[in-house]
Amino acid sequence: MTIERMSVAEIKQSIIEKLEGNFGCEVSDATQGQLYQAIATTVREEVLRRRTASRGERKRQRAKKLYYLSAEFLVGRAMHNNMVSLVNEPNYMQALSELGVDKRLLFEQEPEPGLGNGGLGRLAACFLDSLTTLELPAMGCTIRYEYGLFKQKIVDGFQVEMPDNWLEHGNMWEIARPDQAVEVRFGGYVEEVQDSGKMYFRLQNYSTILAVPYDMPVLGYDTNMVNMLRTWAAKSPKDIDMQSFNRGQYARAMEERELCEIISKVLYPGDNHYQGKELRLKQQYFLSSASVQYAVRDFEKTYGPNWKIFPDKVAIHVNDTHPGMAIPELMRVLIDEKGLNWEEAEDITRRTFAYTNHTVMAEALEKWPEDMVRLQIPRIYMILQEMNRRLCEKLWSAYPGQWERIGHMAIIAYGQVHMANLCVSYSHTVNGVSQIHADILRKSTFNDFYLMRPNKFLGITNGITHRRWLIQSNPGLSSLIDEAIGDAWRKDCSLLTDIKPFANDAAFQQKFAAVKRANKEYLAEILKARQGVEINPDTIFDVQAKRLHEYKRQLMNALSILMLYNRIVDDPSFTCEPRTYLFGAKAAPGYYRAKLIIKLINAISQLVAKHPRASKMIKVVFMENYCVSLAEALIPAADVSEQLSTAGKEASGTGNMKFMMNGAITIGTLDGANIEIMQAAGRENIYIFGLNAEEVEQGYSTYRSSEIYETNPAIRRALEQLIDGTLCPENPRMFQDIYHALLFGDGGGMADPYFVLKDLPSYARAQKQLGEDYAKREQWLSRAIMNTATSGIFASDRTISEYNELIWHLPKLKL
Ligand code: 26W
Repeated sequence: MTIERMSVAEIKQSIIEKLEGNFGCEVSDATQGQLYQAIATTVREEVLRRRTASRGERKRQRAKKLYYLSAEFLVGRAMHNNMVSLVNEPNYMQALSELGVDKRLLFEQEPEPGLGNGGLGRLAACFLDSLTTLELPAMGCTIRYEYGLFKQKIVDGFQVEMPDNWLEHGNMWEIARPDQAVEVRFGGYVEEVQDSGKMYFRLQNYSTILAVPYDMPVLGYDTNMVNMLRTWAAKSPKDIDMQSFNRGQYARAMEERELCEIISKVLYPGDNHYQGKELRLKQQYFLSSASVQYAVRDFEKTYGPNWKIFPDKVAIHVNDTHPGMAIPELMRVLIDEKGLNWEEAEDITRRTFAYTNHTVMAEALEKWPEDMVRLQIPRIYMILQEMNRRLCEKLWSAYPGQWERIGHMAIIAYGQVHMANLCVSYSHTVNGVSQIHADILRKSTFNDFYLMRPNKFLGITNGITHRRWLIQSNPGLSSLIDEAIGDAWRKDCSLLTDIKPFANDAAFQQKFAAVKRANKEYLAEILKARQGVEINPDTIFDVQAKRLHEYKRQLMNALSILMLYNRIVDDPSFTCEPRTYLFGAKAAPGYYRAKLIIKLINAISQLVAKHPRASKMIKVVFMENYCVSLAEALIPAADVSEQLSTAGKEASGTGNMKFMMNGAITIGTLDGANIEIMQAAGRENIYIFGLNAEEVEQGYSTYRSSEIYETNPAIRRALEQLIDGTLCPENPRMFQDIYHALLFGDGGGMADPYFVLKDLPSYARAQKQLGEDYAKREQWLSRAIMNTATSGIFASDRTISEYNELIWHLPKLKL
């Protein structure tokens, strides 16, 4: 069915020819960069042969197509992943070995596209992988940020941000499509034109920016299907302003070009904290407009101006509110360019769009100043006003006289455009990303909308692609699973349950432990090479890796380590299972407290390292520059997965799923997908601690962190150490801000709003239990295996099947 895979001999031949033809060299004298080029080109050819074979099928079958719009796609490196998807990894590995190529050095040659911050972006990437594997026609749409998320360095314990110029040496995995460029218009004013009794709107005096697509092919596992990730680059329509140029105003001519192209220059590094930045609004409209214009154009090519069937042939998904301007943009195109009336356009638009919410943190909900929207996208602003007028009319009949409620639900209110209200009211479906998250959306965030249209709201639990996160990143465990139950799980991840009977099988346990051990050694090698630290694979690898946020509570982990350190120092006879605490986290550059928490973790690391006895039992490592490729080495090596968010705050989490699949045991709160992990794995195979979401809700009015400070000496002592010079002798005041936030609150807010001190005792107890349980080897291994065995429902293939059944209704292509 699928195209012939390249044999070992063919792969070797191709690599040798490419080295000769492109660089005039042989394997033995090629640089790592040349080897990468030659090998990546070979893989790319195999990828594009599949693209050619399936090309045009969607149009021939007149199949519905999904546009998945997302400001972020955190795809990670492509070459190794493509070898896996081609189901030809063994041949490539064999060929590379025979040619004497160092695989790690080779893979590290590939720049990692850092086109995302964290969970939302990585989810989008996993979704594309599953969509393609399930042979569903789809296109991901995003911005081709010239600079991805900053690279993190740790200097003297502090985070330092460095630019990520990932395109500097070109991108092997993209295909430029200047033939499909579209124009996006900003600024100007709207003119009303009467023509034979009809009113039209025309944008005047606007400036045009060209959106040029670059497509990255996305393979499915063991299929000829190839979907595209379309990344839009902003280009000036006139290469340079010739008039200024001819007048000798070179600098000015170049300046104008720069001003256009700045739109796709850099990814905003904020995650869960919205700021009303004009350039960000322009990015969002740029992505929305380019993608919608392309979707409309592509539809019209196949079906003609048959707009009534548009929603039967096109689904548009907005990944959080960032691409939400796609909604009024489709209205604009249908009304202004295609001549439909408002009612027709509105009906089509509503049946086309669906929206996923990814956070309930109030500070993450996007609201744009009305004036900014009016100035930057005046026609869209007019459409938003009309949408808002009609929405408020309906709300008025549902909730007569309830002005406050209506203001809360309006698209435009109190001088702001409220993106979530736009997306909820103009989508046919709204979903949360775990069951508890969906419940919170229904009961709280969007309750007023939910009461009017309860069926609109769904909960579809996130998932991860087991191709990248198990098959590619943990080959040892993957072959062990093959050995035990055959390899059908590679296509159907739910079959992982077949390894349940092996959980108590001594021989299987031994092999499972050996794989984990090897993965720990590999991680140790990587960390040694990356930042010169040594870690001991004979210790527990306890990992918290995710963006740095107060609600994720890296601080609670850090304080608990400090308390453990104090016990060791106080009691010469104290012993515990040796542990390595590994942290990976980037903080938004403007998030002062998050950056201070990074410094605190590094200060604790140093404190522990200086103590002769403590340093034998614990080691704290802050891993620089946590990113997809580091995660690929880290997650398979973890024994313990830290999922500590304040209950009710983490919409789902997806790292938690990756760790579980790789046999780490979770210690976590009843939050997000942790709840479903507990249900799948069994209560005995996870460590749950702390308040639940309801208790947190109630706690807002009653909780006093100072009471814990006063009654718990161990906590009190750790807090005092933040300000007494223990941690930072050269500046005892270093961590004052953290101390203050925990005990007094800031900006008039409550003290310790994330319940760090409240949950700390229960967390410390769970940690102690975990340490003791780790020593009971067979039992621990059996529970770790049970985690892998029950992780199948967290495959993104399952998630995408649910989206498709409940929201998109795409046909599987016949290939
Ligand atoms: C405007 C600033 C901004 C940027 C990004 C606000 C909000 C975001 C994202 C929605 C934050 C995010 O990544 N949310 C995460 O989404 C994951 C995928 O659904 C979930 O697993 C995480 O729990 C959630 O924090």
